[in-house]
Amino acid sequence: MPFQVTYLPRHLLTPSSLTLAISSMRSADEDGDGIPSIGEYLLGLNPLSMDDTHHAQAQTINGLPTLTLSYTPDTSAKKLGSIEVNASTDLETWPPLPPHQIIDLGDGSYRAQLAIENDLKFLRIEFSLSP
Ligand SMILES: [Ca+2]
Repeated sequence: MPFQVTYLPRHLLTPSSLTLAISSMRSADEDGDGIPSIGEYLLGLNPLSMDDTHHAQAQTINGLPTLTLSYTPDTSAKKLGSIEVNASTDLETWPPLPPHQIIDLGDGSYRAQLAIENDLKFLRIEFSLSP
């Protein structure tokens, strides 16, 4: 649903209330697919239509069990924000995935890949707008 303001008293428009409102809109997930609105924008998705293509998958690559996560940045939106893939083993800390583990597939798409080995590992995408 598009953001709409029908009436907002002037005394409620403070810098902190506007910052909070903008932050809430960026992190909103109208379609409930786990991708926030800012991510829908940077991936060129419809924020009102659930997307099920951006989930990590287990594959065997070069004989190793590997967790992969593929994504295609929207070329017109990527200059306005950034997409970063992070990895975790404990769901508490999420350092960026090293660049050599993000494969440029040559068609505008990327595949993040992380050898699973014996540890539990997780991938996620973080989105941010350029200042
Ligand atoms: Ca969404």
